[in-house]
Amino acid sequence: MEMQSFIKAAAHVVPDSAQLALMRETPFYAFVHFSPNTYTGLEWGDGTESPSIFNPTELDCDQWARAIKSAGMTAMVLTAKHHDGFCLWQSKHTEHCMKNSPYKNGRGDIVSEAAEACARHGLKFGFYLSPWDRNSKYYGSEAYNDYYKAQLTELLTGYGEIFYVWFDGACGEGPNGKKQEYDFAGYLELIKKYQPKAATFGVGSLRWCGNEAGRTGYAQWSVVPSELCPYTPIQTEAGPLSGGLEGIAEDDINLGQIANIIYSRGLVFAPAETDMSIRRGWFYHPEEEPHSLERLFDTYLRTVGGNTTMNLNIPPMPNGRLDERDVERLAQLGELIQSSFSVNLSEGIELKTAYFGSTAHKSEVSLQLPMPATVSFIDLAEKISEGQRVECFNLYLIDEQGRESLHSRQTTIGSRKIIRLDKPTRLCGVRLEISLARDAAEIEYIRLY
Ligand code: FUL
Repeated sequence: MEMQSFIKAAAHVVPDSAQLALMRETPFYAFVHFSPNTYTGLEWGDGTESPSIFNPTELDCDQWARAIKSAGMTAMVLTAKHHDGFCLWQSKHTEHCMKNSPYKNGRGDIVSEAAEACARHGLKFGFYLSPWDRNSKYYGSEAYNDYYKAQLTELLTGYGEIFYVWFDGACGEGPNGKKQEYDFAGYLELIKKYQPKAATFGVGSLRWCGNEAGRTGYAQWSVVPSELCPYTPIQTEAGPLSGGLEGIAEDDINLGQIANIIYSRGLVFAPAETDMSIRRGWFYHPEEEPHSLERLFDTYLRTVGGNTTMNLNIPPMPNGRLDERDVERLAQLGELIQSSFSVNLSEGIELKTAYFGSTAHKSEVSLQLPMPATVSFIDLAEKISEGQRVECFNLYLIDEQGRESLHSRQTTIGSRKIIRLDKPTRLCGVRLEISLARDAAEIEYIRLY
Protein backbone atom coordinates (compact mmCIF):
# COMPACT_ATOMS: atom_id res chain seq x y z
CA MET A 1 0.00 0.00 0.00
CA GLU A 2 1.18 3.53 -0.72
CA MET A 3 2.49 5.59 2.16
CA GLN A 4 -0.26 8.23 2.06
CA SER A 5 -3.12 5.78 1.98
CA PHE A 6 -1.43 3.59 4.58
CA ILE A 7 -1.25 6.47 7.06
CA LYS A 8 -4.85 7.34 6.38
CA ALA A 9 -5.86 3.70 6.89
CA ALA A 10 -3.90 3.63 10.16
CA ALA A 11 -5.94 6.61 11.37
CA HIS A 12 -9.13 4.64 10.88
CA VAL A 13 -8.22 1.48 12.79
CA VAL A 14 -10.83 1.40 15.55
CA PRO A 15 -11.58 -0.42 18.81
CA ASP A 16 -14.34 -2.99 19.15
CA SER A 17 -17.00 -2.57 21.82
CA ALA A 18 -15.21 -4.76 24.40
CA GLN A 19 -12.00 -2.74 24.03
CA LEU A 20 -13.86 0.52 24.18
CA ALA A 21 -15.74 -0.54 27.30
CA LEU A 22 -12.54 -1.62 29.03
CA MET A 23 -10.57 1.52 28.14
CA ARG A 24 -13.35 3.93 28.95
CA GLU A 25 -15.38 2.33 31.75
CA THR A 26 -12.97 -0.06 33.49
CA PRO A 27 -9.40 1.15 32.93
CA PHE A 28 -8.24 0.43 36.49
CA TYR A 29 -8.73 -3.03 37.96
CA ALA A 30 -7.17 -5.48 40.36
CA PHE A 31 -5.30 -8.69 39.75
CA VAL A 32 -5.51 -11.22 42.58
CA HIS A 33 -2.77 -13.88 42.56
CA PHE A 34 -3.73 -16.71 44.90
CA SER A 35 -2.61 -20.35 44.55
CA PRO A 36 -0.49 -23.00 46.30
CA ASN A 37 2.38 -20.51 45.76
CA THR A 38 0.82 -18.45 48.54
CA TYR A 39 1.69 -21.34 50.89
CA THR A 40 5.07 -22.39 49.47
CA GLY A 41 6.51 -18.90 49.04
CA LEU A 42 7.23 -19.58 45.36
CA GLU A 43 6.31 -17.49 42.33
CA TRP A 44 5.99 -20.50 40.02
CA GLY A 45 4.84 -23.80 41.46
CA ASP A 46 5.88 -26.94 39.60
CA GLY A 47 2.52 -28.69 39.88
CA THR A 48 3.58 -31.28 42.44
CA GLU A 49 2.22 -29.27 45.39
CA SER A 50 -0.37 -31.16 47.41
CA PRO A 51 -3.85 -29.57 47.34
CA SER A 52 -3.88 -30.11 51.11
CA ILE A 53 -1.61 -27.08 51.61
CA PHE A 54 -4.19 -24.71 50.15
CA ASN A 55 -6.23 -23.79 53.21
CA PRO A 56 -7.34 -20.16 53.61
CA THR A 57 -8.82 -20.46 57.08
CA GLU A 58 -10.05 -16.84 57.25
CA LEU A 59 -10.90 -16.24 53.60
CA ASP A 60 -12.71 -12.93 53.21
CA CYS A 61 -13.43 -11.98 49.60
CA ASP A 62 -15.54 -9.05 50.84
CA GLN A 63 -12.38 -7.60 52.35
CA TRP A 64 -10.70 -7.95 48.93
CA ALA A 65 -13.63 -6.26 47.23
CA ARG A 66 -13.76 -3.38 49.72
CA ALA A 67 -10.01 -2.78 49.37
CA ILE A 68 -10.23 -2.86 45.57
CA LYS A 69 -13.08 -0.37 45.62
CA SER A 70 -11.30 1.90 48.05
CA ALA A 71 -8.52 2.38 45.48
CA GLY A 72 -11.01 3.40 42.85
CA MET A 73 -10.68 0.14 40.92
CA THR A 74 -13.85 -1.23 39.40
CA ALA A 75 -13.10 -4.89 38.71
CA MET A 76 -11.19 -7.97 39.86
CA VAL A 77 -9.23 -10.55 37.84
CA LEU A 78 -8.61 -13.71 39.86
CA THR A 79 -5.97 -16.35 39.05
CA ALA A 80 -8.41 -19.26 38.77
CA LYS A 81 -5.44 -21.45 37.80
CA HIS A 82 -1.77 -20.48 37.77
CA HIS A 83 1.10 -22.39 36.13
CA ASP A 84 0.99 -25.05 38.90
CA GLY A 85 -2.35 -26.22 37.53
CA PHE A 86 -4.26 -26.02 40.83
CA CYS A 87 -7.85 -24.90 40.21
CA LEU A 88 -9.51 -22.57 42.69
CA TRP A 89 -12.91 -23.97 41.83
CA GLN A 90 -14.69 -27.34 41.81
CA SER A 91 -13.53 -28.51 38.41
CA LYS A 92 -15.08 -31.68 37.06
CA HIS A 93 -12.01 -32.29 34.95
CA THR A 94 -9.22 -32.65 37.52
CA GLU A 95 -8.56 -33.72 41.08
CA HIS A 96 -5.89 -30.99 41.37
CA CYS A 97 -8.40 -28.48 42.66
CA MET A 98 -10.50 -27.35 45.63
CA LYS A 99 -12.06 -30.84 45.91
CA ASN A 100 -8.89 -31.94 47.66
CA SER A 101 -8.24 -28.85 49.73
CA PRO A 102 -9.12 -28.95 53.45
CA TYR A 103 -11.00 -25.66 52.95
CA LYS A 104 -14.69 -26.31 53.63
CA ASN A 105 -13.88 -30.02 53.63
CA GLY A 106 -13.19 -30.03 49.92
CA ARG A 107 -16.40 -28.19 49.02
CA GLY A 108 -14.93 -24.71 48.75
CA ASP A 109 -15.01 -22.66 45.58
CA ILE A 110 -12.85 -19.53 45.67
CA VAL A 111 -13.90 -18.44 42.17
CA SER A 112 -17.49 -18.38 43.27
CA GLU A 113 -16.74 -16.60 46.56
CA ALA A 114 -14.73 -13.94 44.70
CA ALA A 115 -17.34 -13.52 41.95
CA GLU A 116 -20.14 -13.19 44.50
CA ALA A 117 -18.19 -10.63 46.54
CA CYS A 118 -17.63 -8.63 43.36
CA ALA A 119 -21.34 -8.72 42.61
CA ARG A 120 -22.17 -7.56 46.16
CA HIS A 121 -19.77 -4.62 45.88
CA GLY A 122 -20.60 -3.60 42.32
CA LEU A 123 -17.29 -4.76 40.83
CA LYS A 124 -16.89 -6.56 37.53
CA PHE A 125 -15.32 -9.99 37.63
CA GLY A 126 -12.86 -11.72 35.34
CA PHE A 127 -10.28 -14.48 35.57
CA TYR A 128 -6.79 -15.60 34.62
CA LEU A 129 -6.58 -19.21 33.46
CA SER A 130 -2.97 -20.14 32.80
CA PRO A 131 -2.54 -22.03 29.55
CA TRP A 132 0.82 -23.27 30.86
CA ASP A 133 -0.07 -26.12 33.21
CA ARG A 134 2.74 -27.95 35.00
CA ASN A 135 0.39 -30.49 36.54
CA SER A 136 -1.89 -31.74 33.79
CA LYS A 137 -1.01 -35.12 32.36
CA TYR A 138 -2.51 -33.98 29.07
CA TYR A 139 -0.11 -31.08 28.66
CA GLY A 140 1.87 -31.38 25.43
CA SER A 141 -0.84 -33.23 23.49
CA GLU A 142 -3.99 -32.23 21.65
CA ALA A 143 -6.02 -33.59 24.58
CA TYR A 144 -4.74 -30.68 26.65
CA ASN A 145 -6.56 -28.15 24.48
CA ASP A 146 -9.78 -30.08 25.14
CA TYR A 147 -9.02 -30.09 28.86
CA TYR A 148 -8.29 -26.35 28.83
CA LYS A 149 -11.48 -25.64 26.89
CA ALA A 150 -13.52 -27.73 29.30
CA GLN A 151 -12.14 -25.67 32.20
CA LEU A 152 -12.65 -22.42 30.35
CA THR A 153 -16.26 -23.43 29.72
CA GLU A 154 -16.80 -24.12 33.43
CA LEU A 155 -15.52 -20.64 34.27
CA LEU A 156 -17.40 -18.89 31.48
CA THR A 157 -20.73 -20.51 32.32
CA GLY A 158 -20.81 -20.90 36.09
CA TYR A 159 -19.94 -17.51 37.57
CA GLY A 160 -22.16 -14.83 36.09
CA GLU A 161 -20.95 -12.09 33.79
CA ILE A 162 -17.24 -12.16 32.99
CA PHE A 163 -15.71 -8.87 31.82
CA TYR A 164 -12.20 -10.11 31.00
CA VAL A 165 -10.25 -13.28 30.41
CA TRP A 166 -6.49 -13.03 30.91
CA PHE A 167 -4.37 -15.38 28.79
CA ASP A 168 -0.83 -15.69 30.02
CA GLY A 169 1.55 -16.15 27.10
CA ALA A 170 3.97 -18.24 29.19
CA CYS A 171 4.53 -21.61 27.52
CA GLY A 172 6.93 -23.85 29.39
CA GLU A 173 7.24 -27.57 29.72
CA GLY A 174 4.58 -29.72 31.32
CA PRO A 175 5.10 -32.65 33.70
CA ASN A 176 6.26 -34.92 30.88
CA GLY A 177 8.77 -32.40 29.53
CA LYS A 178 6.69 -31.48 26.50
CA LYS A 179 5.52 -28.06 25.41
CA GLN A 180 2.03 -27.28 24.20
CA GLU A 181 0.67 -25.55 21.17
CA TYR A 182 -2.26 -23.55 22.51
CA ASP A 183 -5.47 -23.42 20.49
CA PHE A 184 -6.10 -19.74 21.13
CA ALA A 185 -8.54 -19.50 18.25
CA GLY A 186 -10.63 -22.22 19.88
CA TYR A 187 -10.41 -20.58 23.30
CA LEU A 188 -11.56 -17.25 21.86
CA GLU A 189 -14.48 -18.95 20.15
CA LEU A 190 -15.74 -20.17 23.53
CA ILE A 191 -15.55 -16.66 24.93
CA LYS A 192 -17.48 -15.31 21.98
CA LYS A 193 -20.11 -18.00 22.53
CA TYR A 194 -20.57 -17.71 26.29
CA GLN A 195 -19.41 -14.19 27.20
CA PRO A 196 -19.54 -12.15 23.99
CA LYS A 197 -19.00 -8.85 25.82
CA ALA A 198 -15.76 -9.94 27.50
CA ALA A 199 -12.38 -8.50 26.55
CA THR A 200 -9.30 -10.72 26.48
CA PHE A 201 -5.67 -10.15 27.38
CA GLY A 202 -2.70 -11.44 25.39
CA VAL A 203 -4.66 -12.48 22.35
CA GLY A 204 -7.79 -10.91 20.96
CA SER A 205 -8.20 -7.49 22.56
CA LEU A 206 -5.43 -6.19 24.81
CA ARG A 207 -1.71 -6.65 24.50
CA TRP A 208 1.03 -6.86 27.08
CA CYS A 209 2.96 -3.64 27.69
CA GLY A 210 6.29 -5.48 27.73
CA ASN A 211 7.26 -5.18 31.40
CA GLU A 212 5.86 -5.91 34.85
CA ALA A 213 7.16 -2.82 36.63
CA GLY A 214 4.64 -0.22 35.51
CA ARG A 215 6.87 1.32 32.85
CA THR A 216 5.04 3.02 30.00
CA GLY A 217 5.97 3.83 26.43
CA TYR A 218 7.19 7.14 25.05
CA ALA A 219 4.31 7.36 22.60
CA GLN A 220 1.62 4.90 23.59
CA TRP A 221 -0.21 3.60 20.53
CA SER A 222 -3.18 1.27 20.42
CA VAL A 223 -2.80 0.90 16.66
CA VAL A 224 0.05 -1.57 16.33
CA PRO A 225 1.45 -4.27 14.06
CA SER A 226 -0.74 -7.37 14.15
CA GLU A 227 2.28 -9.43 15.25
CA LEU A 228 1.85 -7.91 18.73
CA CYS A 229 -1.62 -9.19 19.51
CA PRO A 230 -2.44 -12.40 17.69
CA TYR A 231 -6.04 -13.25 16.85
CA THR A 232 -7.05 -9.59 16.77
CA PRO A 233 -8.71 -8.74 13.47
CA ILE A 234 -6.32 -7.03 11.05
CA GLN A 235 -7.91 -3.76 9.90
CA THR A 236 -5.44 -2.55 7.30
CA GLU A 237 -3.36 -4.20 4.66
CA ALA A 238 0.37 -4.51 5.12
CA GLY A 239 2.41 -1.34 5.24
CA PRO A 240 4.37 0.07 2.30
CA LEU A 241 7.52 -1.79 3.36
CA SER A 242 5.67 -4.91 4.34
CA GLY A 243 7.43 -8.10 5.16
CA GLY A 244 6.61 -8.44 8.80
CA LEU A 245 8.36 -7.28 11.92
CA GLU A 246 10.09 -10.46 12.98
CA GLY A 247 10.98 -10.49 16.63
CA ILE A 248 9.32 -7.21 17.45
CA ALA A 249 9.53 -6.57 21.19
CA GLU A 250 6.50 -5.48 23.18
CA ASP A 251 8.50 -2.80 24.94
CA ASP A 252 10.01 -1.30 21.78
CA ILE A 253 10.16 2.44 22.30
CA ASN A 254 8.93 3.13 18.76
CA LEU A 255 6.04 0.72 18.92
CA GLY A 256 3.16 2.01 16.85
CA GLN A 257 5.06 4.92 15.31
CA ILE A 258 5.03 5.30 11.56
CA ALA A 259 8.72 4.47 11.19
CA ASN A 260 7.91 1.10 12.66
CA ILE A 261 4.42 0.15 11.50
CA ILE A 262 5.21 0.56 7.82
CA TYR A 263 6.95 -2.81 8.05
CA SER A 264 4.07 -4.67 9.64
CA ARG A 265 1.90 -7.31 8.04
CA GLY A 266 -1.13 -5.20 8.87
CA LEU A 267 -2.47 -3.14 11.73
CA VAL A 268 -4.74 -4.04 14.61
CA PHE A 269 -6.34 -2.06 17.38
CA ALA A 270 -4.82 -3.50 20.55
CA PRO A 271 -4.35 -1.19 23.54
CA ALA A 272 -1.70 -2.13 26.06
CA GLU A 273 -2.48 -3.25 29.58
CA THR A 274 0.12 -2.28 32.18
CA ASP A 275 0.22 -5.02 34.79
CA MET A 276 2.22 -4.76 37.97
CA SER A 277 2.05 -5.93 41.56
CA ILE A 278 1.60 -3.69 44.57
CA ARG A 279 4.65 -5.54 45.94
CA ARG A 280 7.66 -7.06 44.25
CA GLY A 281 6.14 -10.52 43.78
CA TRP A 282 2.86 -11.55 42.23
CA PHE A 283 2.18 -13.89 45.15
CA TYR A 284 2.26 -13.02 48.84
CA HIS A 285 5.61 -13.01 50.60
CA PRO A 286 5.43 -11.60 54.15
CA GLU A 287 8.82 -9.89 53.91
CA GLU A 288 7.77 -7.69 50.98
CA GLU A 289 6.31 -4.22 51.42
CA PRO A 290 3.77 -2.43 49.26
CA HIS A 291 5.22 0.14 46.85
CA SER A 292 5.09 3.78 47.90
CA LEU A 293 1.97 5.83 47.39
CA GLU A 294 3.87 8.19 45.07
CA ARG A 295 5.05 5.33 42.85
CA LEU A 296 1.55 3.89 42.57
CA PHE A 297 -0.05 7.27 41.90
CA ASP A 298 2.60 8.11 39.32
CA THR A 299 2.01 4.75 37.63
CA TYR A 300 -1.74 5.42 37.63
CA LEU A 301 -1.20 8.78 35.91
CA ARG A 302 1.09 7.27 33.27
CA THR A 303 -1.11 4.22 32.57
CA VAL A 304 -4.77 5.10 32.98
CA GLY A 305 -3.66 8.59 31.97
CA GLY A 306 -1.42 7.27 29.21
CA ASN A 307 -3.68 5.29 26.93
CA THR A 308 -3.22 1.94 28.70
CA THR A 309 -5.22 0.15 31.34
CA MET A 310 -3.73 -0.58 34.76
CA ASN A 311 -4.01 -4.02 36.29
CA LEU A 312 -2.69 -3.73 39.84
CA ASN A 313 -2.07 -7.01 41.63
CA ILE A 314 -2.82 -7.49 45.32
CA PRO A 315 -1.88 -10.88 46.75
CA PRO A 316 -3.91 -12.46 49.57
CA MET A 317 -2.05 -13.95 52.53
CA PRO A 318 -2.18 -17.69 53.37
CA ASN A 319 -5.17 -17.08 55.65
CA GLY A 320 -7.11 -15.68 52.68
CA ARG A 321 -7.12 -12.04 53.75
CA LEU A 322 -5.21 -9.09 52.33
CA ASP A 323 -2.33 -7.69 54.33
CA GLU A 324 -3.41 -4.54 56.20
CA ARG A 325 -0.40 -2.71 54.78
CA ASP A 326 -1.78 -3.26 51.27
CA VAL A 327 -5.30 -2.38 52.35
CA GLU A 328 -4.06 0.91 53.75
CA ARG A 329 -2.00 1.74 50.66
CA LEU A 330 -4.97 1.05 48.39
CA ALA A 331 -7.17 3.37 50.44
CA GLN A 332 -4.52 6.11 50.29
CA LEU A 333 -4.24 5.69 46.53
CA GLY A 334 -8.00 5.89 46.13
CA GLU A 335 -8.15 9.06 48.23
CA LEU A 336 -5.36 10.69 46.25
CA ILE A 337 -6.99 9.87 42.91
CA GLN A 338 -10.33 11.06 44.20
CA SER A 339 -9.01 14.34 45.58
CA SER A 340 -6.93 15.01 42.46
CA PHE A 341 -9.80 14.52 40.03
CA SER A 342 -12.88 15.54 41.98
CA VAL A 343 -13.22 19.15 40.75
CA ASN A 344 -13.38 19.46 36.97
CA LEU A 345 -12.72 23.19 36.50
CA SER A 346 -13.73 23.04 32.86
CA GLU A 347 -17.11 21.34 33.30
CA GLY A 348 -19.51 22.34 30.56
CA ILE A 349 -17.07 24.58 28.66
CA GLU A 350 -16.98 24.04 24.92
CA LEU A 351 -13.74 23.53 23.05
CA LYS A 352 -12.78 25.73 20.12
CA THR A 353 -11.20 23.97 17.17
CA ALA A 354 -9.49 25.52 14.16
CA TYR A 355 -7.61 23.93 11.30
CA PHE A 356 -4.52 25.47 9.81
CA GLY A 357 -2.27 24.65 6.94
CA SER A 358 -3.40 23.01 3.76
CA THR A 359 -4.70 19.74 5.19
CA ALA A 360 -6.93 18.65 8.01
CA HIS A 361 -3.93 17.10 9.71
CA LYS A 362 -2.96 20.19 11.63
CA SER A 363 -5.34 21.82 14.07
CA GLU A 364 -5.55 23.66 17.30
CA VAL A 365 -7.97 23.10 20.09
CA SER A 366 -8.37 25.51 22.96
CA LEU A 367 -10.23 25.74 26.19
CA GLN A 368 -10.89 29.04 27.93
CA LEU A 369 -12.04 29.18 31.57
CA PRO A 370 -14.57 31.89 32.54
CA MET A 371 -12.13 32.96 35.25
CA PRO A 372 -8.64 31.92 36.28
CA ALA A 373 -8.30 28.81 38.43
CA THR A 374 -5.53 26.74 39.98
CA VAL A 375 -4.78 23.73 37.80
CA SER A 376 -2.72 20.64 38.64
CA PHE A 377 -3.74 18.18 35.94
CA ILE A 378 -4.68 18.49 32.28
CA ASP A 379 -6.75 15.55 31.13
CA LEU A 380 -7.25 14.93 27.40
CA ALA A 381 -8.99 12.39 25.23
CA GLU A 382 -9.24 11.70 21.57
CA LYS A 383 -12.49 10.41 20.18
CA ILE A 384 -10.97 6.97 20.23
CA SER A 385 -14.02 5.23 18.78
CA GLU A 386 -12.99 6.87 15.47
CA GLY A 387 -9.32 5.90 15.80
CA GLN A 388 -6.08 7.18 17.31
CA ARG A 389 -4.73 10.02 15.21
CA VAL A 390 -2.64 12.58 17.06
CA GLU A 391 1.07 11.97 16.47
CA CYS A 392 2.32 15.01 18.34
CA PHE A 393 1.12 18.27 19.80
CA ASN A 394 2.40 21.30 21.62
CA LEU A 395 0.71 22.14 24.87
CA TYR A 396 0.40 25.85 25.67
CA LEU A 397 -0.70 27.18 29.05
CA ILE A 398 -2.61 30.46 29.16
CA ASP A 399 -1.87 32.47 32.28
CA GLU A 400 -4.06 34.95 34.19
CA GLN A 401 -3.03 37.79 31.87
CA GLY A 402 -3.97 35.73 28.86
CA ARG A 403 -0.32 35.17 27.92
CA GLU A 404 0.57 31.85 26.38
CA SER A 405 3.65 29.81 27.12
CA LEU A 406 4.75 26.50 25.68
CA HIS A 407 4.52 23.88 28.41
CA SER A 408 5.69 20.81 26.51
CA ARG A 409 5.85 18.95 23.27
CA GLN A 410 3.82 15.77 23.61
CA THR A 411 3.22 12.68 21.49
CA THR A 412 0.02 10.64 21.28
CA ILE A 413 -3.22 11.12 23.21
CA GLY A 414 -5.48 8.14 22.55
CA SER A 415 -8.19 7.10 24.97
CA ARG A 416 -6.87 9.30 27.78
CA LYS A 417 -3.80 11.40 28.46
CA ILE A 418 -3.16 13.02 31.83
CA ILE A 419 -0.47 15.67 32.05
CA ARG A 420 0.61 16.59 35.56
CA LEU A 421 1.91 20.13 35.99
CA ASP A 422 5.07 20.49 38.10
CA LYS A 423 3.10 22.54 40.58
CA PRO A 424 -0.46 23.85 40.88
CA THR A 425 -0.63 26.80 38.47
CA ARG A 426 -3.08 29.69 38.00
CA LEU A 427 -4.44 29.42 34.48
CA CYS A 428 -7.26 30.78 32.43
CA GLY A 429 -6.99 28.14 29.73
CA VAL A 430 -4.91 25.81 27.60
CA ARG A 431 -4.33 25.36 23.91
CA LEU A 432 -3.26 22.23 22.05
CA GLU A 433 -1.47 22.79 18.80
CA ILE A 434 -1.74 19.50 16.98
CA SER A 435 1.18 19.68 14.63
CA LEU A 436 0.95 16.18 13.24
CA ALA A 437 -2.01 13.83 12.94
CA ARG A 438 -2.73 10.81 10.77
CA ASP A 439 -6.06 12.32 9.75
CA ALA A 440 -8.28 15.07 11.15
CA ALA A 441 -7.95 14.63 14.91
CA GLU A 442 -11.02 14.77 17.09
CA ILE A 443 -10.44 15.85 20.65
CA GLU A 444 -13.26 14.48 22.75
CA TYR A 445 -12.51 16.57 25.81
CA ILE A 446 -10.00 18.71 27.65
CA ARG A 447 -10.54 18.73 31.39
CA LEU A 448 -8.66 20.78 33.90
CA TYR A 449 -8.33 19.66 37.52
C1 FUL B 1 3.43 -14.02 34.06
C2 FUL B 1 3.46 -15.19 35.03
O1 FUL B 1 4.54 -16.07 34.76
C3 FUL B 1 3.55 -14.60 36.42
O2 FUL B 1 3.64 -15.60 37.41
C4 FUL B 1 2.33 -13.72 36.65
O3 FUL B 1 1.16 -14.51 36.69
C5 FUL B 1 2.23 -12.66 35.56
C6 FUL B 1 1.01 -11.81 35.65
O4 FUL B 1 2.27 -13.25 34.27
O5 FUL B 1 3.54 -14.42 32.75
